[in-house]
Amino acid sequence: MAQYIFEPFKIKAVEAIPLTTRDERERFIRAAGYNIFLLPSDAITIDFLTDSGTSAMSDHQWAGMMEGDESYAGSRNYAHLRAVVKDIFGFEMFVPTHQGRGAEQVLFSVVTGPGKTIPNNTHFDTTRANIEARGSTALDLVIPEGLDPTNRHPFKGNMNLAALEALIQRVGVENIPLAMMTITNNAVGGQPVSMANIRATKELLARYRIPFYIDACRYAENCYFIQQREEGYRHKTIKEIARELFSYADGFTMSAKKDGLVNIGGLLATRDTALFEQIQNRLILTEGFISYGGLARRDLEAMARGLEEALDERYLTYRVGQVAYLAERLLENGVPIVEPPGGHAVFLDARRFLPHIPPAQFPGQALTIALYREGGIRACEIGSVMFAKKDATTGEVKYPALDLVRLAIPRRVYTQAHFDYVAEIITKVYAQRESVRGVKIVYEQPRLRHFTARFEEV
Ligand code: P61
Repeated sequence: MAQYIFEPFKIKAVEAIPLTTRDERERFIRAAGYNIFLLPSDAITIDFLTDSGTSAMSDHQWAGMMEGDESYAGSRNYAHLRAVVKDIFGFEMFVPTHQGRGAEQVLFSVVTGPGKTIPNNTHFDTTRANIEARGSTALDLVIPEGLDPTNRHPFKGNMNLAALEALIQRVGVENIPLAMMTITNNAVGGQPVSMANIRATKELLARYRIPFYIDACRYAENCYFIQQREEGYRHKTIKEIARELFSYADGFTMSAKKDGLVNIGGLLATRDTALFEQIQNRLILTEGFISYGGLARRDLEAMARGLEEALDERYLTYRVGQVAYLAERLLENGVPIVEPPGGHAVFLDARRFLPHIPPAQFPGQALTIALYREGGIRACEIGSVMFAKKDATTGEVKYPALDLVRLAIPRRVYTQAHFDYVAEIITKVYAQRESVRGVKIVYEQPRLRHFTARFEEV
């Protein structure tokens, strides 16, 4: 039986959880066109839609909010954030942004343009969209193990170095303004990247003088995996590991809504003085002045404090342990998931869960509906609804390699009884899997259809 690592905190404020009857859920999901994005949160008992911006802040962070110095320029909260960014990441030149995609928008609007290529272990969808919006190509170069749902490689998020070097030789150094590394690698299951792979990626890029940027959303969870799994790091603190990791980077973007433990906020940092000037100019145009970047100053204080708290080893042991606990409870019951679980989410393998539903009838979407119907759980399809592409000339539909359902765990929000409930509901749905029906799309938008599509059961 999996062990649950108890919360290294006690609860000071609580938020009521909506409880619904099966009849109510049936009505809610039908009214939402069988799309969980269109459900009101009042209809949801356990919300695993995302771990982004859904953390519980600590009393120390809330106290910091009251110490917000709302000066337009040079606020003391900005000075505190600057000190924390220097201390953890070792960067002097940085700007706050309203969230991760704000940092991406500012960075890519000054570094890239038509005809350029930006490789990554795996781009997240907003990163890809911001690169493509500049007319550039976003390429994913994760190692093959990363795409195999049952391969237990300890660092499935790693960059494929041979593929990266082949790309550089094929498109030319002059067409790669920078290369990125997303830690942890969200799109392949929140899988970590090893320090050895980060160091080797830096060395390879340095030989070609290509700048190396990190997408740092879940860097603290990644550092924890390095400490636990990589030779030579067992006795280093998370902060020591983070400092080494970022010493290889020429810059980073970060959505602080994940490992910054805040509900809103982001960061963009660089070591390039000329680029930093352009970044500041662009920031002022689109986000806000350089000492607040689109946030209230109290939010900067919460971010400074949250960044420190996320490095606490007791917190990370509990955090990553909580995800592993849910994964193990499901595996014990034979439920097919992506193994090993990552840092922020458990991914159900919908094709193995519902083998009678073909990709054309969206097994991931069918599973999200079944989880909601059975227990008021909201999870997110990451599969054919999100990624299937229709060929414009032949009309043939190309389906992605995997149909997954992500259970993303908000930080410091749910306790063991919630996870036991979720494991029970999923196990029950698995036992009755043959009664789950596929779906067809009855309304869709041409881009990012998953947010607004409406479905009917077939
Ligand atoms: C998530 F369905 N992630 O995983 P922002 N990089 C990486 C992310 O994971 C990420 C961002 C950059 C989300 C939120 C989300 O279509 C969606 O602060 C590795 O959200 O701008 C965000 O950071 C962007 C979910 C975002 C979505 C867009 O749930």
